[in-house]
Amino acid sequence: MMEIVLATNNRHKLREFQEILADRGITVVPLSNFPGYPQVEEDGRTFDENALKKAREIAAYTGRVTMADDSGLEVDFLDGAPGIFSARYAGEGSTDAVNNQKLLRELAGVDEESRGARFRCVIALVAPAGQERVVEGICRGRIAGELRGDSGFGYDPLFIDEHSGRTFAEMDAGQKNAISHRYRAIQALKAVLPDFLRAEERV
Ligand code: ITT
Repeated sequence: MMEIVLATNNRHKLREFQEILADRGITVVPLSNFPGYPQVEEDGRTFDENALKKAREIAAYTGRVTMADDSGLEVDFLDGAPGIFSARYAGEGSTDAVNNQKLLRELAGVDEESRGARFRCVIALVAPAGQERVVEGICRGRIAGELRGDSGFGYDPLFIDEHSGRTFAEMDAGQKNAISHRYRAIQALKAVLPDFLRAEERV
C-alpha cells in the first residue's frame, strides 16, 4: 500500500482525493497527521507554481512523498478569472457564498451562450529527494444564472456540467467525482505514478 501525503487545508479536497483513490492501493495521508506543518504562501503566478510550492514545502517538512492540488474556475467572459484567485475572489478569507455572489454579479446580464467556463485542477507530486511531476485535469461547463444544489463546495452550485446539464452541487459526490477536473487530474497522476515510484526505489 502506497501512502502519499496530501498538502491541503481544504477538507473538501481531502475527501474527494480519498474517495477517488479509495480502491487504488493509494492511501491519502492528511496534513493533520503532521502537527506544526508550515502554512504555505500561495504567491505563484500559475496553478503549476502554486501546486509545486505547496508540495515541495510539505515534502520537505514531512520527509514523505507529497502531492498538492491547486485548482480553480476559469470563466471565458472574464478572461480566465477568477483562476488562481478562486479561493479569495471576493477578498482574502472570503467564503464560498461571497465568492459565488461576486461571480453572479460579474456575469449579470451575460447570456447563456457567453457563460462558458472550465474548472482546472493541477496536481504536483514531489518526493523529498527531489523528484517532481505536474499533471492537470480540466472539466468544461458554464455558469448558472443562480445557485443550484447544495452538495460539494466552492463554485459547485454555479458550475453546470455540459453533458448532464446539472450543477456539480446537484450531483452526489460519486457523480461529481466520476467526471470532475480533480478526477481527471488524478487519472493523469496515476499514469505517471509507476515510473515515479520506480525511480524512487533507486534513490
Ligand atoms: P489548499 O490550498 O489548502 O489546497 P484552497 O481551498 O486554498 O486549499 P486553492 O488555493 O487551490 O485551494 O483554491 C481552490 C479554490 O477553487 C477553492 O477554494 C474553490 O473556490 C475553487 N475550486 C477548486 N476546485 C473546486 C471544486 O471541485 N468545486 C468547486 N470549487 C472548486
